[in-house]
Amino acid sequence: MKLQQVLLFNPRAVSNKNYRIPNSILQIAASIEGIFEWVIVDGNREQDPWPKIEAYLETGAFGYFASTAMPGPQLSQAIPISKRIRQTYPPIKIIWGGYFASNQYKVVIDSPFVDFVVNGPGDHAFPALLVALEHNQPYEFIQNLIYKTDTGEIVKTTKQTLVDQDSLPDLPYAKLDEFYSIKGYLRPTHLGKKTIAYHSSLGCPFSCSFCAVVPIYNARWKGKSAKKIFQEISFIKENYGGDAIEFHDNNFFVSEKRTVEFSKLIAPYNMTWWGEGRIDTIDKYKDESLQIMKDSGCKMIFLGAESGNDKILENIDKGGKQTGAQIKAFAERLKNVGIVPEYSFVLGFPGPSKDEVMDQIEAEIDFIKEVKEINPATEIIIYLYSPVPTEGSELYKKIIEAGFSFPEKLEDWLSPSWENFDLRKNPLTPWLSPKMVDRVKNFETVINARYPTSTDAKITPFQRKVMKRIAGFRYNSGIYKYPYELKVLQKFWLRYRQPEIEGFASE
Ligand code: B12
Ligand code: SF4
Repeated sequence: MKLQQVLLFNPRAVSNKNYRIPNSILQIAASIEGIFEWVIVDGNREQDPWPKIEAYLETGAFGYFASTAMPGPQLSQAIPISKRIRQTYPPIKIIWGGYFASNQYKVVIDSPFVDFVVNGPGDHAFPALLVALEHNQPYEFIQNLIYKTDTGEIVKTTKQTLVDQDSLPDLPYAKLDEFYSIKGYLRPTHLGKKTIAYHSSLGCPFSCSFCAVVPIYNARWKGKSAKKIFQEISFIKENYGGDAIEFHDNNFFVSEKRTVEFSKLIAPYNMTWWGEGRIDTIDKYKDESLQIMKDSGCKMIFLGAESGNDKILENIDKGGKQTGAQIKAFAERLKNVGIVPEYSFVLGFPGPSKDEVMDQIEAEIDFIKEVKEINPATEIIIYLYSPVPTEGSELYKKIIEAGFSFPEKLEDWLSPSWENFDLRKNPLTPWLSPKMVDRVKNFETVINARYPTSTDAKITPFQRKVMKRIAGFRYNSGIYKYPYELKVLQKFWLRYRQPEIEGFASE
């Protein structure tokens, strides 16, 4: 009997050409390679993906539509397209996976157009589910699944322990290249002309209470070996090109040994690289290791500084080890090695009173200025705190008590206000007043002009000078209100990194 085919969908995530190799859906493709025939439709590479999807489904050969879903703009394709498939091709089974599907599973599985959610890693769950459905066998014992019973009960099966990442099948780059050229995915960024997006580990060993990784991985992490990472990157480089690497891991730097081994392997390749890590973890690295990383091409590290306040760091379960003093000292340490720290701060956590929330915002602004003083090259990324459903955590209890709630219907996530929530532009949190949001946004405008980013090679020295001078007065005096003159200059001159909109390392 010929098995039904699988249509894998990566909904559009970027509005420009800053798309990356769609690693989520590619890893899922690898899990069924050689068992099921599959095709891939990448919303980032299509004006409108529907005609292509329709053409595939019209053949009658497909039994499954599988979409990945992050919060935010991906939903604006994932939701209407899944709905349209249900209406036009009712027998097709619709399966969602990825961070949004796993974290917001109730609203997803309650919708009439998603049949299964793969909860966390799909490397085993996805092929096992398809095989069960094809052969009309029970799927109730497959781990990492969420589904609804005939009586409407939502069932979450047990979680599988993370598998050895080196044992996973290689990603099917050559086959992806038949659908969309891999060279087209290697984008110019501040790291290089052709940046490879690579994901080398799943999960994270920590459990920060504001983080969306925690409900899925429960403080578990498994990484590929340095050798395996090097092999796969060399394969891409040799076959499709590439002079820089963007590591998409939640926490690339968990193992000092792995990082150093990889750095030594990649050093002769003259590639620039970037990854995300934790200050307290990397601060334990030896000076020698930091130097090896730097010499191998590590240009910048994205680090969740989150807050300068030790009490807040403790409250958000930032491992209990990171402190304000350490954040500052580490900025200095990286300055001495020559690696740029990219610090992200989360402002606007709930507090006992409006005044205290505002005072804390002011304290964070002062702290950020101190960090800039210590290491002016530090890139600062400011987020407004957006709740994630880490049920059971103290922080989650606090936000629910403070009157916050998530949408009850999947399509409600398509409203502009929830899209802005996803993009962390407007957190919709009742404890933040418009005045507080303005204060944060205006400070962001001023600091971005006072310290024009080093990641935008297109700003001329003259433009930098003008912006710095105009912003200098506001920065020093703390008068950030109505920074219209800076907004105008930034509109024309500055392409500040906005990971919340466009990704990590923009052109
Ligand atoms: C690359 C990436 C992007 C790219 C998207 C590129 C693209 N697809 O074209 C860009 C930069 C655009 C992006 C943007 C955003 N992102 Co993003 N992104 C990532 C990142 C770093 C890697 C994703 C990836 O490729 N993973 C590799 C694969 C192998 O892992 P995986 O996705 O977990 O896949 C496994 C399982 O989840 C599952 N699975 C996944 N999909 C599917 C689908 C099916 C059908 C099945 C069965 C299983 C399955 O199986 C896979 C293999 O085991 C993740 C963090 C991370 N490390 O995963 C954040 C992440 C997903 N992003 C996140 C967010 C919030 C965003 C933004 C909404 C906001 C922001 N500030 O970053 C924006 C949205 C902006 C926009 N315009 O859409 C959050 C989601 C958090 C949450 N609340 O759920 C994450 C987790 C980062 C974080 N730690 O906060 N992002
Ligand atoms: S260290 Fe980073 S990825 Fe890990 S739980 Fe904390 S915020 Fe999330």
